[in-house]
Amino acid sequence: MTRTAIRTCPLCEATCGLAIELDGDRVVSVRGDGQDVFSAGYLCPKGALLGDLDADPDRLRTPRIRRDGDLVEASWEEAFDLVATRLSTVRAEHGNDAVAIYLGNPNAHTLAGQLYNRPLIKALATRNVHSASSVDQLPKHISCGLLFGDPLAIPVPDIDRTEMLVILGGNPRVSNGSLMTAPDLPGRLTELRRRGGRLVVIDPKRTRTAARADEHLAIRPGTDVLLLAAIARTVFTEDLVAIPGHLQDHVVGLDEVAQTLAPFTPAAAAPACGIDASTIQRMAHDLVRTDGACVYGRLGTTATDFGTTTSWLVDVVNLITGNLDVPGGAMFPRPAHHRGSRRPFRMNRWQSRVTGLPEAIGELPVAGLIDEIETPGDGQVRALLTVGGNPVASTPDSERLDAAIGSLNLVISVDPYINATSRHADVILPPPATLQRSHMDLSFAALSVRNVVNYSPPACALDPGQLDEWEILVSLAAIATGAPTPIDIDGADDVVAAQLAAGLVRDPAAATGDLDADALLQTVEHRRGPERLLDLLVRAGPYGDGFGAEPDGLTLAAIEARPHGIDLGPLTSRLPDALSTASGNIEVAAEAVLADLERARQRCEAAEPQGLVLIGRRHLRTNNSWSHNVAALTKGQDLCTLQVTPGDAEDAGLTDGDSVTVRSRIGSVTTTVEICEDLRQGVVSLPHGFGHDLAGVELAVACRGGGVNSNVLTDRHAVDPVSGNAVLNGIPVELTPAGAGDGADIPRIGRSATPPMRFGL
Ligand SMILES: Nc1nc2c(c(=O)[nH]1)N[C@H]1C(S)=C(S)[C@@H](COP(=O)(O)OP(=O)(O)OC[C@H]3O[C@@H](n4cnc5c(=O)[nH]c(N)nc54)[C@H](O)[C@@H]3O)O[C@H]1N2
Ligand SMILES: Nc1nc2c(c(=O)[nH]1)N[C@H]1C(S)=C(S)[C@@H](COP(=O)(O)OP(=O)(O)OC[C@H]3O[C@@H](n4cnc5c(=O)[nH]c(N)nc54)[C@H](O)[C@@H]3O)O[C@H]1N2
Ligand code: SF4
Ligand SMILES: [Mo]
Repeated sequence: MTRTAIRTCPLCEATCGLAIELDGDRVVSVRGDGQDVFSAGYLCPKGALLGDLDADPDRLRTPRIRRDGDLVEASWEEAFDLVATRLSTVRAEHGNDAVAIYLGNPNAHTLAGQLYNRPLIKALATRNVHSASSVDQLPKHISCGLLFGDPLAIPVPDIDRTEMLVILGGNPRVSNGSLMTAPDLPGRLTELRRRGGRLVVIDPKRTRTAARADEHLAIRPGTDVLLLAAIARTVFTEDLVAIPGHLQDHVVGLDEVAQTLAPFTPAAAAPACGIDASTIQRMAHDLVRTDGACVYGRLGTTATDFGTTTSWLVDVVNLITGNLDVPGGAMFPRPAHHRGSRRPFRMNRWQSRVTGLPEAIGELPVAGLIDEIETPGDGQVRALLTVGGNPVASTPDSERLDAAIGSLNLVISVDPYINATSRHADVILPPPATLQRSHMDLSFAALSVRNVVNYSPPACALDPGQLDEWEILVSLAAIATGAPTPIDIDGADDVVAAQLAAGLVRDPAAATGDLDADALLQTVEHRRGPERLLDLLVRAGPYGDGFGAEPDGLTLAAIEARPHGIDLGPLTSRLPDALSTASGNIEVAAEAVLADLERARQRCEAAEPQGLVLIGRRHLRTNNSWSHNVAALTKGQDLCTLQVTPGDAEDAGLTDGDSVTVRSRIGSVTTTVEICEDLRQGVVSLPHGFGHDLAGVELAVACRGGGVNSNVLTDRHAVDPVSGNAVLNGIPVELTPAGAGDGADIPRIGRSATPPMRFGL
């Protein structure tokens, strides 16, 4: 007898509903859930193979600890005892900052990551908190923090109603969307054009998304800042500024911005971007004239040299063309859970000890981690805890980071695999399979193109003695506060719930009425773990029952009763209420960004760069660094080729299928050439996340699959100076047929030229 479990796919930001047919705990089939209120049956190849991911024989089922050099199986008690002893030794000898933590991308996709990392970070009491954000979207958090006062208030395209969508540096037909949660983005983009809307894609490559757009502009990598500045300048100088009516009295600093943008004439930007001045002007006009238009920037804009300023310009252009916080434009979602009222955004409250990179959203840029490990002195990092992260694959100057991590006194990984990073671990604590965990999207509900809520209970039970991932994280938090092992998990969880309840009671925006924290906890006392926290957050949230005050309002039970999700309707205008700036207005004249525009101006005037630059790409059937072990996904194909245009290949003496050495200032890798007509001349492309075949890695399929680690080529000192986010696109490289001699000098990019911005100093 089989049964069907209805669940939200946890693999990417699209949050598709899945109907999973199970025989016992074995997955028989995965289909899109046709009744899902948001995804209506859509799924991609990764979702379809969720069962294969869970069944992967290399996925760890029990903890591993290092004994006599080898990672051997151990009981949970042994593993946590070892963590407790070794962690307290490092902290006693070197202080709390000697322990760094790195949180990877999957934390945004698990309830454990979303709800239990915060108490863990608090308990570790270290400044060395890093995450995949600083190789991804950190610039967007900062630009939104500066503009709207809240780094988590990120406007998203109102894609189902927009009449013109301009995508810069995003490929949603492959990535399925990011900072824009929308299942079936391919279908939504097709529908946009079917109803007469225009899709413009700005990307150095004619991607799948670009190929099906009305217009594709093959921009020179790293110059989106100039393009957007010239668009904004056109709007200002031609007197086309059209702030939406409800925001007219809520924008400060526009004159200063207009002044600063004055040098960015379309004619000045055009040669640098490789886009005609007349096209730039036309885009400005179209954005103003179209009723409901939206500019959207993704990884090709954030993981660049001007990440923050580009991200800021995206929203400034949306604002001045009349498209911010209006239907069809860029809008702010209203998720079902209480998100917390926020104090006005501040950053640079502390800096990386060695590189001086600024703190933002409580983290330091991971680009600084190597120097923190390598450089002796007070506060030197001596231990690393990774939670769902693979920094050796994902962050700059990988070879050097790999060696640095190898030199640490202690490495702990909460991870299901022994991969490039966790092979250095002294203790690995594996989470259960995804189907053994409950799921609800908090992060992505706040980035969703429609307000939707759904909850998935576990589809399969935990194995005997196995811990859920939240239990692992709460145990680590308890250990870090000095609790004795074995950890009283329920006791530690009570502390987390009590802290959340106390925070809700203090928060004027939370719908807690006259209840005190104890009373709130009583209403959810039948629950534990994430479910208790979720119930509190939903009941205190904007659609919540207010703990009884609004009997028809949402509770977790009400959401559980609707496995296909609850549609809370299209996005609605949320400003000025959702602003958290000190002035209560949109503050456009952020000092850090205006100063960075001067750097952009210089870039505009600089001579056209010579030589090749490297960008990244994603593949529909892979997920960053950790899905390559499922043979049914990669299908044995070599997905890690270097794509080169025919002209550039000829110049380098290369033909399709040749072995090529790619050299940057930092390192070199050797891979296979794939001739690709879709790239802009001068641009080559290599995906990230490969290069698994390293000593100690236990990924049988991925190790055989080949591929190289593209981050061997990226430079830890090349960062967006405002945010410290790593530059992962636009890396100067040279190609030589494999086996040929060393390349000539390769220019440096990024921060080496400009020191990081210091805020408030
Ligand atoms: N199948 C699949 N889906 C994924 C992932 C995956 O690994 N596989 N990863 C997930 C993650 S973690 C993320 S963050 C998202 C990313 O989601 P997206 O940003 O939509 O995906 P990318 O393919 O990285 O797209 C970046 C695009 O920027 C272009 N680009 C590079 N440099 C520049 C530049 O300077 N300017 C402009 N305008 N464009 C540039 C690249 O050619 C590329 O097409 O995808 C998510 N979804
Ligand atoms: N050159 C270059 N580098 C890039 C990018 C690029 O485009 N180009 N993209 C960047 C981006 S956008 C991102 S988000 C980062 C990603 O960087 P990371 O988050 O460091 O890398 P992932 O490959 O997502 O690795 C996730 C890790 O989590 C583990 N894992 C999977 N599921 C779970 C789970 O449920 N729980 C736990 N605890 N662990 C789990 C996996 O085994 C893996 O070790 O990479 C960045 N690096
Ligand atoms: S698009 Fe994303 S959420 Fe949907 S099935 Fe694929 S991986 Fe899962
Ligand atoms: Mo990402």
